[in-house]
Amino acid sequence: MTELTISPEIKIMGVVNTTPDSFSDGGKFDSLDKAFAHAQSLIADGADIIDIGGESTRPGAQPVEPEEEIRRTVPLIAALREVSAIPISIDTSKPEVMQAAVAAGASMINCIWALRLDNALEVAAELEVPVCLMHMQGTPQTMQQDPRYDDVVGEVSDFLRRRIDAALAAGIAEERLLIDPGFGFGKTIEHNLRLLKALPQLRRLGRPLLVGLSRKKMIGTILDKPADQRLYGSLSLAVTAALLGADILRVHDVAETADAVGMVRAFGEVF
Ligand code: 7PJ
Repeated sequence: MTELTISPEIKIMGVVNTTPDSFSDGGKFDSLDKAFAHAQSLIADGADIIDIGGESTRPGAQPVEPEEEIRRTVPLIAALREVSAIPISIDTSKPEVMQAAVAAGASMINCIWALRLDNALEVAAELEVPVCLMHMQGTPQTMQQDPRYDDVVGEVSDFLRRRIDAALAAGIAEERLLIDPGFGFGKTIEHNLRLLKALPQLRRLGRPLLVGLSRKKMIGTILDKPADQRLYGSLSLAVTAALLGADILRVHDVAETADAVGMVRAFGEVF
């Protein structure tokens, strides 16, 4: 049996997509007013962090220009900053967007490219905010075509180790780094499940683990459910990740996840 390693400080990150074609919200929140209201409801539901993204990374999605990403995200960050002190994370890989988002009040960078785009390491170092480094095999356009690994856990772990080293070499303080195995980003169901089971091992890299499983296709495939019927599957994976040492759960359904994780937290406290 895999060891239980419940993080005493497990946090919930609520997802706000501002993209017209986003993965599971289907473009519901593509106007500023709607996105703002949605973010406020996630805060009321108990989110500890709000993650704002302006570029869809669903398999096959087309890239957007930095100006467009800034147009979608910065007004929302600024508006939220006016009404709440909640930490805001910007889900982007582009250095221009990182700069604009942090200037508007974002206090964390969530980078699915693990700062591999030109100039991203340097800009993230200058901004002096926490950064989540995520593993992805391939690119969002092609990653789900034929993902392959000889040893998925070893390869993802080595990648994250190398990206931590690159971030440190660029002058990013170790305390600011988080890591994420990148569920669904160039992975089959088996790869995802192996990585989930290996969270205690990934934790040994010494940095907090961010985990995004909410409403992902794996749940749809295993349970045969469309994106709007993946709540119970998502909660089951959130609880599993919490039991295995996840520090931040990136989710769409904050109120429900807060209850599920609240029970795990109580369980963690009796060890
Ligand atoms: C993730 C993410 C994830 C991190 C997305 C979706 C696709 N960032 N951005 N980890 N997923 N760090 O929400 O289904 O798993 S977008």
